[in-house]
Amino acid sequence: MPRVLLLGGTSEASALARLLAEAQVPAIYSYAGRTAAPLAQPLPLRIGGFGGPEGLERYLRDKAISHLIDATHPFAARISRNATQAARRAGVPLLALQRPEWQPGPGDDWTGVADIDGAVAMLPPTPSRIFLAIGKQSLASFAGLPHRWLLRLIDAPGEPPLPQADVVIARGPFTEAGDRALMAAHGITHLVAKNSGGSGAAAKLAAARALGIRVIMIDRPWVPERMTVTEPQVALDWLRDSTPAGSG
Ligand code: 3Y8
Ligand code: NAP
Repeated sequence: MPRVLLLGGTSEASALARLLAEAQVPAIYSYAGRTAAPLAQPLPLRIGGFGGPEGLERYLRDKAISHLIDATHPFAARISRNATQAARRAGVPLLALQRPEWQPGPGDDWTGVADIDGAVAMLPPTPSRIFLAIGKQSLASFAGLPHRWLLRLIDAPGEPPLPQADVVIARGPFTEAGDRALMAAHGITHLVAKNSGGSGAAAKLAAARALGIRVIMIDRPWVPERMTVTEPQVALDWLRDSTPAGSG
């Protein structure tokens, strides 16, 4: 019988957690502990870092984990690098479950940038109204600019993260109608987004297209090559195929 460690924090990880629970596969769902009250899961939870790649390797050995599935977000690059190293050193098979990148379509007005600093450099010189839909970890990079900000966060910040900012506390997945109303109400001129892919954050892109708003799209950070699938069911199939027969 396999024993799976599922590195979660995305819609795909939640979908796979449901499949694993339904199939009664022994699995542990792991959150970093970024948010005050993460979504409940149908699997036993562990919350918090492992203590770097060495800590994760130790966890794999101590808990006799037979398979590691990295279903973390494409921008969670550090945990993915750690998972690659820890799995290799512990001799545990690793699979990444990750959604494909978004591609611009007809009517989209996207400008691609390499990272957060590239997004800052791409903002207009004149005061504008910018929707930063990138969470809270990168907001400091936008300090000192003459714009008015719309920020969407999961947990209320202790103090205002930026001057001239309106803060919306909301947890995705979001809807096009909701994001369109939000962006129109704030007179948004530019949207900054991460190329997360998936459906949970795509609504704002459709809303920007409908409103003719320019999108500054941040490319994904580099992560090491590893076996990757895009569908939770395919991850379950991999698990079954890579579990020796007769091992329960
Ligand atoms: C803690 C678990 C599920 C998971 C849902 C997906 C969809 C909603 C869209 C916008 C974009 C953003 C942000 C976002 C989305 C899903 C998914 C996704 C983007 C939760 C979650 C955790 C986090 C961490 C959080 C980050 C932040 C990023 C907000 C739970 C809800 C902007 C990424 O306050 C903070 O410190 C938040 C930090 C990392 C990015 C950042 O740098 O600030 N996600 N998001 C996970 C953990 O502790 O391990 O709390 O329930 C998960 C989800 N967030 O099961 O349905 O799958 O992508 N999350 C981005 O994509 O740009 C919001 O507002 O339009
Ligand atoms: P990160 O920068 O790649 O990781 C930083 C450190 O956080 C890791 O080294 C690890 O600590 C810990 N960590 C990250 N994910 C973990 C997990 N699932 N379980 C246990 N520890 C974890 O990660 P991040 O960008 O801060 O993202 C944190 C979490 O939020 C991830 O679960 C990710 O899936 C989710 N998320 C992130 C984004 C985003 O935009 N970054 C969007 C949606 C969801 P140690 O080194 O101590 O092990």
